[in-house]
Amino acid sequence: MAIIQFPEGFRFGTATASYQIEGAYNEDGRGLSIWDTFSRTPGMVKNGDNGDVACDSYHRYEEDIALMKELGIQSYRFSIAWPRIFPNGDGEPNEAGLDFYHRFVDCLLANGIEPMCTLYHWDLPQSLQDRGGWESRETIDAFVRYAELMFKEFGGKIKKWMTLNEPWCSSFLSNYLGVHAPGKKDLQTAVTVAHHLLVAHGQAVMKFRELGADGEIGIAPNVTWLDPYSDRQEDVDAARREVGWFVEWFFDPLFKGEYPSFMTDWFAGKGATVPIQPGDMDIIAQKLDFLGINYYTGHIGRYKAELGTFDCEVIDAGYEKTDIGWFIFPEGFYKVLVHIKDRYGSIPIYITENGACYNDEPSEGRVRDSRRISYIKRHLVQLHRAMQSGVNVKGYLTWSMMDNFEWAEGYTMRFGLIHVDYNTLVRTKKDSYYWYKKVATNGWFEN
Ligand code: GCO
Repeated sequence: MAIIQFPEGFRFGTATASYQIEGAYNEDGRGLSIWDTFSRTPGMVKNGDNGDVACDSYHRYEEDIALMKELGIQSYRFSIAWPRIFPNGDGEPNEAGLDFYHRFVDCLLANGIEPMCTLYHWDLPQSLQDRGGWESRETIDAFVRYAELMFKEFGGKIKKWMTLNEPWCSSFLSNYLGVHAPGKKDLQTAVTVAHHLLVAHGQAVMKFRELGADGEIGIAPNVTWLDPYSDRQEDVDAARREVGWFVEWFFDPLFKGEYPSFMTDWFAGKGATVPIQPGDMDIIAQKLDFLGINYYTGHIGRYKAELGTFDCEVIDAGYEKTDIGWFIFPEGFYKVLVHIKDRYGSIPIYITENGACYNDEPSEGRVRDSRRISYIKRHLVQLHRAMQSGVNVKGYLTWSMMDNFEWAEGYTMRFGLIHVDYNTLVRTKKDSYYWYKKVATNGWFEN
């Protein structure tokens, strides 16, 4: 048994996102988002599920915050639903939407929990999508107006901001792989969207500085790690590109003000180029106060030409999988964090998401999710190891506070520390909740 001790001031928390938990999709003037549309498109979400009700957190946030307080967490990451604030994406703000987030943030603060706010966790107002969505630079302007209003409204209350959640997902997964809203399948579209998201991020950071806002701002990209299957050059290159697609494609512009040439050359070979306008790269490369990192999985990758643009085949090396089918690779967490430090320097990092899908159900009032405890433990051990290697980590937020709408998987995949019964909306604390409570309260655990 070893004691894994986190330093004084290290913050533990949990994370969620608006569309996944709030419900109340048509209340108090909320407009529709691309996820309302997508989830109503037959075949896009398992069982035809949608976020109309979700966990009903819009109405039950006091109960949820009481559960957070009891959990002993210091920080809670949530996202604001843009269509509650600007039902049409732009135009006049909706007072009732603003009121809701004021009540919600006030309640967090009254309970001693620090709000960490994501501005964009994928619920783009449908009205903006109808005008071209992230393919159009108009959406960048709308995003910056929305961000500015949020900084002004919540200045002094919210001190940690993330512009974007997982831009890889809202560009490539949504516009090249077609798995998330708006469900397109075109590489050039995805590359354009990724670039516009980064420009929107940069402009929002500039606005934050210009306003002299009190607090810190960052971004929360998702990363992965692949070890090459062999030292054959094709395997090494394919694994390198797969990591580059998640990490360098976004991080090089953010930290170096340029796209990585090993990736731009690759995309150019597939007919896709980045629509860079003069000044864009300087806008993107704004200094950040912190970097959010989301990590779930990694694996071994082998070159396979037949796969096409992304020619890295996932090899089953016998790693365990979570119930969503993702390999458990805690060592990859360590490796990607060290890679990021080596390539981009020692920026303060918050792990803004890490967690596991296990679909254990309650029995006799208990949810015995020991596999989730083991997953989190193993990742915290690797995180601690990365910190010993000089990675500057300030906090860890597990995904998720409670089971919720898991995008294209609907309600079939559960990531929460708290079980939600989607018929009754009853919350049940899982074994992992009680375990995490000790970690969050003590700042250490026994391994
Ligand atoms: C994300 C996601 C979460 C998912 C989680 C599990 O940021 O990836 O935002 O919304 O639910 O990652 O897939």
